[in-house]
Amino acid sequence: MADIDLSAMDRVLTLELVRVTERAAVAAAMMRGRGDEKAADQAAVDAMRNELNRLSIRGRVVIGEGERDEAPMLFIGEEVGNGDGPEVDIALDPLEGTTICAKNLPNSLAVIAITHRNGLLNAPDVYMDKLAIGPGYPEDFIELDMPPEEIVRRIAKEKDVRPHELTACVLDRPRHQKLIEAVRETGVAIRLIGDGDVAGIIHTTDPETTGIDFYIGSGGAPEGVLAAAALRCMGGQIWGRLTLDTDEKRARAERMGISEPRKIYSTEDMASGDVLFAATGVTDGNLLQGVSFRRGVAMTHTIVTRSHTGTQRWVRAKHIVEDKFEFID
Ligand code: VTB
Repeated sequence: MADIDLSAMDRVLTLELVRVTERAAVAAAMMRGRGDEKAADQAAVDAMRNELNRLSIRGRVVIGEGERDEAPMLFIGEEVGNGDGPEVDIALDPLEGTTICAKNLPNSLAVIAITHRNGLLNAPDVYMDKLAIGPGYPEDFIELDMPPEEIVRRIAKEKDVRPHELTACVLDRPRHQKLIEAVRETGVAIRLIGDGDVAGIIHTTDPETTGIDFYIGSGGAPEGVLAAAALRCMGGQIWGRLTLDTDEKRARAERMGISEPRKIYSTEDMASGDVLFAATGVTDGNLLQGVSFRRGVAMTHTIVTRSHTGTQRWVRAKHIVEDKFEFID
């Protein structure tokens, strides 16, 4: 039912989404490399919200900047869009990788995903154990709880390569010390990233370009939902389990409708139905180039995709900055 609604609007909306992430990315990029995470994030949030409110949707933010009391804009539950059009649920991160943007390091993104009402997991802002792989593998041929050596053995077998020809992406955190040792023990190389595991997971969809075969480790749960939405469109599988290790977190999750605290969510559990996904590079990255500014022009690089067709559009756009964006002096 909801699918019908969405397919009626998707062709237009898919392209409209590009504007939303472009605008957020340009705003964030203006604050790139200035060491000010908050300012970069705020700029991206303002820009994304403005653009989102011009879309013909009755949107509800499911994955956003945080709970209402901690995020004044794009908070969970905020209604967005111009109030016309279909009812949709939205997962967004106007600046995924605020620290990498502030330091001007690779792979910060502006991202958004849209699907029908109740199509996204209402994930609390806790950690999530994640395992993700790109397209071309059998369904469920690996499991979140398998020892790393078994995961590696199965991926290597499916890919017909040896473990040392594979690369895993892992967030560089002390909590991953044992995991990193176990993965390295198998011969697999690790790309350690400082932040930005949405990009890290998206990178598994094109190992030839990015050099990443799979993603493993614990990161933010909201980022897990965004990554699942991306994989629904670009191919691949993700498994995730919330880390609900305190009574407070379990109670918070329960309030958000999560009744099975140890459940392992599949890609489809986190993002179902016809999903639309867009990401624009803020800083240069392995799949998307960042925003570049030159003589009053901003160039952006965006991928916009839709799960129903699997079409990927790579949009390179040239914006005349004076007309559209305010430059900071
Ligand atoms: C990751 C990363 C994000 O949060 O999800 C991470 O992708 C997890 O939290 O960019 P910790 O930093 O506490 O490990 C971010 O770094 C920020 O949202």
